[in-house]
This record gives sequence, structure tokens and C-alpha cells, in this order.
Amino acid sequence: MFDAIIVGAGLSGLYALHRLRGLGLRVKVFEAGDGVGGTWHWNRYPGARCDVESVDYSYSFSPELEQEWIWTERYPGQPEILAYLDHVADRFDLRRDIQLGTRVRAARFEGRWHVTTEAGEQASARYLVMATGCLSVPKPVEVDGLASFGGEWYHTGRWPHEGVDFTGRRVGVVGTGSSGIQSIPIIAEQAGHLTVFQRTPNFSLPAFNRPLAPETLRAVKAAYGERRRLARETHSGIPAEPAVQSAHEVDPDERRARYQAGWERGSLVGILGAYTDLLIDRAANDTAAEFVRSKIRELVEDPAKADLLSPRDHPFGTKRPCLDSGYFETFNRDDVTLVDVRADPIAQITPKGLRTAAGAEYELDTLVFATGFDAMTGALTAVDLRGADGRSLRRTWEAGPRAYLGLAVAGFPNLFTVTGPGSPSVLSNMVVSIEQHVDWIADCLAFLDGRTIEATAEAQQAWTAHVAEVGAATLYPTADSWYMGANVPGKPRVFMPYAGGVALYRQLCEEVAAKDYEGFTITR
Ligand code: N01
Repeated sequence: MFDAIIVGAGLSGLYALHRLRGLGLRVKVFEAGDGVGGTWHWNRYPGARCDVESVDYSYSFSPELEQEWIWTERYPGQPEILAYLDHVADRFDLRRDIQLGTRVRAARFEGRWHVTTEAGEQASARYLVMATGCLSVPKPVEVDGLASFGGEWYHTGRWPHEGVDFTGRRVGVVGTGSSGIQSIPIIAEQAGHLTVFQRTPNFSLPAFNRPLAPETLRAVKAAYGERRRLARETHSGIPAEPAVQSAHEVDPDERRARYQAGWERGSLVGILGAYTDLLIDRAANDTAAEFVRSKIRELVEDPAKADLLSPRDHPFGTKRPCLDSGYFETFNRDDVTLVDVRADPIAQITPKGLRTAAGAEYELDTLVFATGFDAMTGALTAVDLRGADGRSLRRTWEAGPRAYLGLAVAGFPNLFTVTGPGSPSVLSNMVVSIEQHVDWIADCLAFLDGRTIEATAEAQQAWTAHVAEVGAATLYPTADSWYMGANVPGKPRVFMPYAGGVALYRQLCEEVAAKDYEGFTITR
């Protein structure tokens, strides 16, 4: 019998446990992995690294933690982030309430939430907090024949703890999203030969990652409060000056100089944040997209390969752009082959490798699937969640997710979704959005004092319509992205995150709370 059960011990679950415990609640965390860290526990593929700077991709809730932790690189690698999260778990004595190796299979609401784990264990709590992550359920391999493959295969999102030795091997990587783009240069260095199977080229910018100089870190720490405040006041949760001009207001030379400066900054917002209209006006976007394509032509020696690596099917930024370390340059190597599986799709995995629809055969020892995730909803619908009257979340969301503020779902009392669909989540610095959600949920639970809360259908309807309207005013819906559910066969095409920005969103959430949780019904 708990006051709250939290599912997941990643960035969200760890902080939620800390905050809810601070309210004096009895809290239990169930975590499927055999360690804490969530995304950073599972995604151990070579080159896994965050694309938000370490000093910003970190908790702000504890000034002591902020001051004592020493980040060593500008962009933190997976081992360093995992070490940080392990430190957080120890420092705040979180482990005693976290049950590892425990996957939650189902949860039903009958006045309280009754949770069943895959091993059949039962637990109940008044409140259920899903801290299950937005990119945590890997897509199954979609090509027939995997069972017949004679070599080894891996998914980047479920990488073995002991690592993989590619030395001398003929390796195939399927997928060129962030995971592929980060791992390909490193696998290329180790493998005997690497073949990259690309369906859609992606925009990627150099990270210019480097060691974090002690004096730089000291300067950040000296003014951390101000840096965090600035982050919260932005659109993306990454501290940066907001754009003030349209791309159309400046002449091409000035624009190019601005994009060049953005490129040299090595940051997701360097170019995308240069002008106000890059994500709402196709012609404005084209100016930035063409700049990045011109860079790809500079980096890749073979013009035909450069052309194949140049994204043209979606506006820049409407699929998550990547920050890379030597990605395009990798295709200048003699031992790396690029295969266009848009023109000639993968038809079959064979005992020896891959065969395409046109009959081309690729012999491989190792296959790496960097093919992505059932994003945003996958981890929520993976659990058989049953709300009031036994209604199922899977059924409720069949036509796409509907949630109030991305935090709560009508018909599912006392359920909270951290960075759920309908909130800025994946469009923002996740840590900023996670802290905001967890703080909001903790304040809400303090206010409830054991009472039951449920989003009203009307408030949810209005919010879902608002999310769709704001999304429709952007270029995002024009891309076949995981933001749209377009990467998973059969998933409804709905733009899932809230594109209004973290600053506005925080304000709206605070207004709801200030009005005694407007849009929710609260009962004894
Ligand atoms: O997954 P993705 P990801 N046959 O979905 C291809 C975050 N992240 O794991 O575009 C052939 O982006 C697919 O092709 P297409 C980040 O938010 C962050 O790379 O569907 N190809 C695509 O090329 C990121 O956006 C970091 O045509 C198939 C690729 O596989 C998100 O996680 C690092 C295919 C999948 O790309 C997901 O990134 C890593 C098929 N059947 C991840 N199915 C950083 O912080 C899919 N593909 C830097």
C-alpha cells in the first residue's frame, strides 16, 4: 500500500521520487532495467551522446548537486550521464524505494491504482505517475527473416552492457536518425567494412564537442541561477537569445553569414534559432535547409554520395536534427558503403545478410538496427492501463493521444504522465520539461491531500484542439517523423508534442494550478 507508484527510474522517475518523498508520501518506483537511468541505461551504443550541453542537460532542483558535479565534456556521453544519474540516486538516497528488474504489465483504477508487474507481483497506490519516457520502446525489426540471420544483431536502444566488438566484421547499419548518425562514424573505425542502409537522409550539424574547461564550468556555476531562468524563458529550454527577425528580412549574404555562425556554434539552436520563421514558413526554412545541404556538399567528396545524403523530403528541423562528430566525413572512407533503401527497399533478412527488392545481396556478419522508437505513446500504451469503468488507454488513444496539458487523461483519475503527449517534451530540453512536470505534479498532490483528481473531457478536448492548432501553424506536420507517429506502421498520424514552447506552456500550467486546478474534477 503506497501513496504513489512511479513507473520508471530515468530522469523523470528519479526526480519524481525525490519530490514526492519530500511531501511525506510513501512512494515506490518500479523500473524494468537492472539499473537506474532510463534512456541512458538502455542506449549504450557507440557514440551515444546528448545533443544538449551537459550544463543545461542536468537537474536544477538542487544547488548543491549543481555545484558539486563536474561535467567533463561540452556534450555529455552516455557513460557520463549514467554516472551522473547513479550519483543522484545515491546522493538523495533514492535506491531504497526503487525496485529494479521489474516491468509493470498492467494497472487498473478502482479508487486506487492496482499495479501488476510482469512477474505477477501486485501493489497499489492512490496515485500513479508514469515516468516511462518518450523514446523508450524500440520499434520491432520490420523486415522478414531476422530469425534466419546467421550473424549477430542489435538495436541501438537495447545495447548490450558489455559492448560489441566490430573488429574486422562486415557490419550493416539500418537507419540514419540520431542513433545511426552518432554510431556510424565509430562503427566505421572498428569494422572491416560498414554498409549504411539509408531510407531517408537527415539534417545533421557538427557538435564540435570538446572537453569542458574547468574555468568554463566555474563560470557557468557562478551564474547558474540566471542560466536556468533564461532556459525556462525560452521556447526550447536551451538558454539562447530569441530570434527577432524573419529570414526574409535580411539579404542572402547576411543570412549565410548568420547560418555559418550558427554552424560553427555546434548547437541544435544555432541555425534553427536564427530567425523567427524557420519552422513556420517553407521559403524561410528552405534558406537554412539549402545552407546545410551546401555544407554536406563541402564535407562529402563524391558529389553523388553528397546528393544521396542531402535531405530534401522534409523541411529542416521538422524531423529532429542531429548533432554529429564526423558523420558526413565517414562516407569519404573506402570501407564505408552507402545504400539507398528508399530507391530499392530492404526486402528480406537472409542467413548471410540482407536482400533488397531488386535482388541486391549484402553479406554481413553484424546487423545494427538504429530504426528508432514507438515514440511518446509507446511506453504508455505498452502497459495495460485501465481507468474508471475499466476503460483501456490503448483503446482510448486508438485515433491518437488525447490528454489534458499532456499531464493527465480524462477517464483515468489520479494518473499523471510526465512529459506526455500534448506537452513540449521532445521539442525541448527534456530535463527542463521533466522538472516542470514533476514540480507541477508534486504541488498538485500536496493540494489534493489524498483527494481524487481527474481531467474533464471538456478541458481535455480544448487542450487537444489547441495542441493540434499550434502544431498545424508550423511545418512539423509536413514531415513523416516520429513526432507525427509516421515511423510506426499503422500508428495514427497526429502531431503529438505541444509546439507552444516551454515558457508559454509553463505559464499555462501555472494558471491552471492557480485556479485550483481548472479543467479537473476533484473529489473526496
Ligand atoms: O530513431 P529515428 P533514432 N527500413 O526514428 C530508419 C533521440 N535521440 O533512434 O526516416 C529502413 O530518428 C528511419 O528511416 P525513415 C532524438 O530525439 C537523441 O535515431 O523512417 N529504415 C530513420 O532513418 C531522436 O530523434 C540522441 O525513412 C528504417 C531511422 O531508421 C530520437 O531519439 C541520440 C526502417 C530511425 O531514426 C530517435 O532517434 C539518439 C525500416 N523498416 C536518439 N525503420 C541525442 O541526444 C526505420 N528506419 C543526440
